[in-house]
Amino acid sequence: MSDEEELEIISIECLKMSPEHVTPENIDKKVNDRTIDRTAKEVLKKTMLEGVETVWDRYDKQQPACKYCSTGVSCQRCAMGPCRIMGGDRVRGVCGADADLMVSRNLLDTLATGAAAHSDHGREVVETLLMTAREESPSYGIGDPVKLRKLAKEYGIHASLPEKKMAESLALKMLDEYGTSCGVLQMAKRVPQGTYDMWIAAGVLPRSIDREIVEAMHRVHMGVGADYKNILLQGIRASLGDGWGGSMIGTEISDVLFGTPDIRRGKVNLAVLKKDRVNISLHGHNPILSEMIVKAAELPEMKERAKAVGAAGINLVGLCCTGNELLMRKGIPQAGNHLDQELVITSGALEMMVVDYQCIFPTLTNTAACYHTKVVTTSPKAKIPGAKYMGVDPANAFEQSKRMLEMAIDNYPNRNKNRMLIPEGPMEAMVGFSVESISAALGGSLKPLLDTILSGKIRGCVGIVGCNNPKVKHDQGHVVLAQELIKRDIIVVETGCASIACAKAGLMLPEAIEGAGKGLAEVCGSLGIPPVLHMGSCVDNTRILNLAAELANLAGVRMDQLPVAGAAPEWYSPKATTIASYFVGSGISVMLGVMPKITGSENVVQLLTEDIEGPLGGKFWVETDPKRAAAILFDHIEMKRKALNI
Ligand code: MSK
Repeated sequence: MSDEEELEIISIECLKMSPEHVTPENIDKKVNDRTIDRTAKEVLKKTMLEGVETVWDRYDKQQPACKYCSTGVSCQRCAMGPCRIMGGDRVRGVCGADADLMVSRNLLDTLATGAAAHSDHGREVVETLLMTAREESPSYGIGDPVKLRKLAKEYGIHASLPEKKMAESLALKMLDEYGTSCGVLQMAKRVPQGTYDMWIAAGVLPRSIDREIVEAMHRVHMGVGADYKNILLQGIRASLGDGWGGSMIGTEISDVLFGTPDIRRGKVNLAVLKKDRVNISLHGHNPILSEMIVKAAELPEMKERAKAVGAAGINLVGLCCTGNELLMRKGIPQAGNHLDQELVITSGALEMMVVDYQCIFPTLTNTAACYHTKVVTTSPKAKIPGAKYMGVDPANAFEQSKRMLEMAIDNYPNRNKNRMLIPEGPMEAMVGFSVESISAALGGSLKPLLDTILSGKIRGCVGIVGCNNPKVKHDQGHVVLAQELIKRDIIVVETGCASIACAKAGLMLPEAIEGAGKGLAEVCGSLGIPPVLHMGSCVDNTRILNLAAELANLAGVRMDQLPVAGAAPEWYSPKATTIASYFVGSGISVMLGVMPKITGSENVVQLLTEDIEGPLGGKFWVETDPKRAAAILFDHIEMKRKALNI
């Protein structure tokens, strides 16, 4: 197959709303109802005045939502259906599936999808390490040799091996974990023994990464089991295989290749676009390509080419989690999170959007068709009609990056300056809080953090993670929850689009301690850090797992005994469902701000919000009001403290 092609470019049209959808009277209210981000409001207003369709318009057009789908009691799994549970005498599908079975199978399907997406990302990262070790991808190197040696030791690889041999051996051992026959994931052993024993007792210890996903897909087939509890336990096992396997490999090996993030400053929001530069956004999740684009943009020939078309230079900006990876490691400015992706284009100032995969709207090419922006897809897994496809692998990534930059530069003269709106005032943020950099800031150990929690100055820790979802006002769920928690002396760690939301709101600056409780403000003030810490992309939720595991090991308790919790106030994606489930499976309860499609089964709701806590130590809450959610999380943390006698 060709590594380059144009896909159906002529069929792509600019999607327009009818001119009556906004009026001078309702436009400000509509904008204010959709987002709290100042810069997003400005560009969204322009977009609405121009009549260009966005995710919010499509969401409105879908209302009212189907009640059967919303509650999980519709089934499309076989050709005897589709079926719905409608009440009365229609309480089973054609095959006989009841509400419990439909809801649990649908949820297991979602969990397997999320685990597959993140774990497959991890596989590509470790394959890049293997090619690098074998000198098949000369543009890559070992960015963190210390981490390489640490992981090699953990995997039983001899310390005397030369670096490249060590990297090869580690990559092969990790790739083997996707379908391992030895039945144990190495990094799952990082948890305290008590937590590991709970996994064995509950039957959720993951045997390998791929196997649990395949078995999940087997179990959603009609006629493979009808016990909703047994079905959902497999969802937890597949999620744990992702969290302590595929995703963790993604994070750890990205650090080995590109360096473990250090604390640094960066800039966020739509104001990071520049009027006089060639603007290129890097969107998606995997850092393999974007790291090469950053490298290529430094070449003098690229700078010269940009000058030749009248631009002052090249301005790379991040979006979503590819952006988080670059922000954490390179300080590349971050234009926004999930619901900003169309607005980056509708600013009229974007020459090119380069995407890898996950969280990319299929209509981005339609949005781009309203302006001069070119969309480039780069993964054979993720082609989009209307985008230029330029296939990338670790061997050709640097060369392809140069070609993409040339195309973007050549597109700069096509910008219509009369349709351009770049808001003023990017927000600064302190980012790069890997477990290693937190530990280094504390003098080489997490013990001081544990001590401040034990002393009560910091009451506990909450990880706020996940996406944006047009069901929630853009960024509000994340920001209000974080503000309410820090007020109560709870330190917040964040990843994914949640972290971008709070960065845009100024909560990732040391000055944000003004909104924190006395104890938390004192601790963060003495260290010069914000009360809300940026820990990376959504794959990097494994950094939060590792932080919790290290604290639990230091304290000599199980993970579920810690005064910690998770929250996903604006989640939308299957990956977020899997992340929440690997936290709950690891003993960390999670607050969801959007109701999952499970309310059609009272038994499934009871299992996930109550009964699961017994065998696994964690459970779910659902609360759409972030202020009420903060109160519940605070009570939970205080209850855990009491149980520990602290
Ligand atoms: S990008 S999975 S919207 S965090 Fe990771 Fe953001 Fe959620 Fe995508």
